[in-house]
Amino acid sequence: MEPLLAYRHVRLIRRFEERLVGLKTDGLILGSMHLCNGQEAIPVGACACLEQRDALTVTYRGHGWAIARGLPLAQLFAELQGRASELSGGLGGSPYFCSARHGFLGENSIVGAGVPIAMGAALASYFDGSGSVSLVAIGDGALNQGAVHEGLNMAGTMRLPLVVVVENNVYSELTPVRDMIPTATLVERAPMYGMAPATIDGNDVDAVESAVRQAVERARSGGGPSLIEAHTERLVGHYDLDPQHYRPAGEIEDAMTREPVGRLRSVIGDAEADRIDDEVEQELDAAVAASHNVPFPTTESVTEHLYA
Ligand SMILES: Cc1ncc(C[n+]2csc(CCOP(=O)(O)OP(=O)(O)O)c2C)c(N)n1
Repeated sequence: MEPLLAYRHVRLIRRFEERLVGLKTDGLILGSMHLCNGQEAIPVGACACLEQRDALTVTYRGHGWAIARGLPLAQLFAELQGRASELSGGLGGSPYFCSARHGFLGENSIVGAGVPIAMGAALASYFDGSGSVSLVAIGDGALNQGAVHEGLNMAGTMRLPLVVVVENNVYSELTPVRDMIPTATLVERAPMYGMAPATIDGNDVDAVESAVRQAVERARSGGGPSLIEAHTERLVGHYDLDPQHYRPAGEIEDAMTREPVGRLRSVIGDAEADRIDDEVEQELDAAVAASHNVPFPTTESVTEHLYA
């Protein structure tokens, strides 16, 4: 991806989430949030490979994916404030962004639950011959979920058009990945599922884009599913109130030398980066202001979408 564009996208996601911290302090956002601060290059590189007809399913750490998929910023801010947005009507909030119009099957707060959903979208494509690809992002911890195993096994057996991107940010909540799996890597499970493996630097937009493009082309041409292990680091806690006592001293400072925003800034230079920063702030100002015009849901609507 052209570096100025890549910088713009990762910077927009970073600043979008930093704004949320301020909105929460002002009492406009309630509840906890799982931020993708540090992981922005993965959604930016991956979404560049998707077409409108493709399906995307992600985790509760999905703000970056929603932005990279093109969901409107004002609607995202509104949803976060519990306003009746065009997304989940204010009933989902931070971990349940969803927009069928954008082929965004949604975030999901249940660890690993995105895989069977994404596998279902891939199965639909297999039967209807639409040529659409289903991409799902999961965390490293999610790879140990039973439903994930079942979804990957079925996708591999039926050679479904599924691309699984594992955002390996070292931790599953507070537990390091090395304490959770008996193998040296996550990706070495891929051949057992009949999936094509790839390991990439998830902080490098180009590396992400290149690996995902290959996987998407493979899936679209009937070559079957892929499993991509993207190495990254979160620069913040598991959720926004996490005191991070489990992290060794100096770990975040070290990770700061590899994170995507600074990395791309050094490629494009401070002058261009500052200019883009200003544009991003203006875009976010306008989106926050517009979000305040979105009404709150009514009490009458509270039981809509409930089935029992
Ligand atoms: C089925 C299920 N089990 C447990 C939890 C509690 N939980 C929330 S996040 C999380 C850790 C997931 O780690 P990982 O998949 O690596 O994703 P990350 O948070 O690092 O992005 C756990 C265990 C949950 N939400 N769903």
